[in-house]
Amino acid sequence: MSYQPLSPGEDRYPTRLEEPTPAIARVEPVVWGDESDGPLRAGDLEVMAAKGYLVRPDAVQPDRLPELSAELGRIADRAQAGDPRIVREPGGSVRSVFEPHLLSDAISDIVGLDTVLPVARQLLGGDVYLHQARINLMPGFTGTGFYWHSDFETWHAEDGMPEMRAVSCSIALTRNYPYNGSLMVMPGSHRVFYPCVGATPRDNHTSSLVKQEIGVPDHATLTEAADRFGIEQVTGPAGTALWFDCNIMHGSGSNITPFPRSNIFLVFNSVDNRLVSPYRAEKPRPEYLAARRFGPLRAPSLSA
Ligand code: 6CS
Ligand code: FE
Repeated sequence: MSYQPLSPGEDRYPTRLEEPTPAIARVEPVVWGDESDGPLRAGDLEVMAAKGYLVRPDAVQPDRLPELSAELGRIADRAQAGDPRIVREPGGSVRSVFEPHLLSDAISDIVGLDTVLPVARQLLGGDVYLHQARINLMPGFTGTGFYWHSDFETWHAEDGMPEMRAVSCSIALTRNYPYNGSLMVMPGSHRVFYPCVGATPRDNHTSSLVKQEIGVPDHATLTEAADRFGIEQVTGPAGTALWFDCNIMHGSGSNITPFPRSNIFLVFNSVDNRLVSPYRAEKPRPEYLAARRFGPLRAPSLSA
């Protein structure tokens, strides 16, 4: 379908409905810029457009990695009880920390790297801001995964993100093996929106960040999607960046190996796709989950 800008008040992707409804074909482009707009070559842009994800080795140079890993450990150790930006596993270990770039210069420096911000700008075709930033820590033995979901489904329903013009960059700080909870994606699924059944509970984020139950497709839908698209697993050494489209179906299993898995996760949104009122939630989520400071990022500083 050819792209038409959204009309005011239009909801292209109704979700959290009472009844199952058919899948909706994506309207927006996946890649908004071209080869002349940034560091990605035409072949990279084609992979991103076709599969909905792109792996870029050496996004962070090896000499920076020990300091970044140490910083993640410090942030987790300093986590204050009651800080809503810290999400814990049921057993108590830290699972995610939101807004780490506001807690650490070493982390905020990553946003402005030549391998990061210019790529986001190229993929989204111009100025971008950070919609969400987090670190995810999946310790050995006890780390639990993330069930299958499209990020856009949540960002649309709960944050009021109007269109599919956002991209995530996940930077591995430990090696991702096939067996330590690395990400699984359904390549090509980013072109299909799967409406989900079930209204958004009040303050859903207080439980969904540990275990997402609303905004996930049912088993029949996931079976059909997996048969159609297949499943690929993303592996690679520390320092690798995984770019993935906001609507790709993805998830991860638990980590019962001794090898921890941690990453820095940055979500860029186009400044032309700024948030409105949530489409399917009573009130917007807090800004540490869904920023409403829409000023464009300018390298190397994070200030708008
Ligand atoms: O809530 C968020 O913004 C993200 N986290 C989860 C567990 N699901 C939706 C989205 O990826
Ligand atoms: Fe996700």
